[in-house]
Amino acid sequence: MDKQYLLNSVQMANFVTDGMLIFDAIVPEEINHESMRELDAKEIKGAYETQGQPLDNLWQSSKGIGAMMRLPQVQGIIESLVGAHPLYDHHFPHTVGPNHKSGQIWHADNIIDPRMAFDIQLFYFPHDTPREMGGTMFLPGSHLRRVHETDIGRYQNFLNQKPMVCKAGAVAVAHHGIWHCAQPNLTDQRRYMFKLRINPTVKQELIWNTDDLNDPQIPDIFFRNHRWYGNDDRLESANRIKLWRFMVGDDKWDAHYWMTRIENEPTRVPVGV
Ligand SMILES: O=C(O)CCC(=O)C(=O)O
Ligand SMILES: [Fe+2]
Repeated sequence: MDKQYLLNSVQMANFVTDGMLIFDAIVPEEINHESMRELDAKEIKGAYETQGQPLDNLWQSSKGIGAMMRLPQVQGIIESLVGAHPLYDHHFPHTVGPNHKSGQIWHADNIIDPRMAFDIQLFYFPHDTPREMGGTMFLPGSHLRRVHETDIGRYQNFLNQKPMVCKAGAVAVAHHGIWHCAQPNLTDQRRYMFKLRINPTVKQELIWNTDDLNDPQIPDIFFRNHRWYGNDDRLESANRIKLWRFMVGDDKWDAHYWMTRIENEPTRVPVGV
């Protein structure tokens, strides 16, 4: 993989903090059109039999969804987060009909899953998605609060929730724990969103472009406050530092001394006592 397509360390730190990254209009128009045609024609197969198979084996002759997945930028995103040659988990083509006034309830796409290793989900938007068309609503910073699917369904709106409002060809990539929900579609056109879940086959350690690994803004990124968790922001920062330690392969890595302080339990007996 050419380094220019891999994510850098600052982007990876943002992924660790927000649980997601958005790439606007990275898929060209002809692939967007072909993807929608393939989805309409139900040509994009993938089923229980293909779960856990190499992702590279899927949709090899597809000039829409397959071509989107093989774009160097998309391959670079995938490889940076889950490594080369990951596994296909499942996909789902979501369409929301015109004038559909209800949305999904808030949920995460899993049962409680406390792994440090993580899956990613690509959310691909093949056409312009203005707010009234109801792109997926995401909650940045929610992925490390591991919940059981619709446990969070009683909530309506959160401070700093992020609706996916985008130009055609946008891709959002999210940690498997992200809280999200489809929004109503108040336009008279059908809304498409293609979701694809991918599993790593390698340790997710330093697999991105690490040239900027010591960028001084990285520690501060872990202290971003999304505000919806009230007074718990410091606990979230600690969770992010733990995930970053896993990803850089250094269990002593710290940001502003936060973990070092609470891990300091000296065992040395003072001399002369
Ligand atoms: O249709 C959407 O925007 C979201 C669908 C969804 O929750 C999912 O794909 O997991
Ligand atoms: Fe979902």
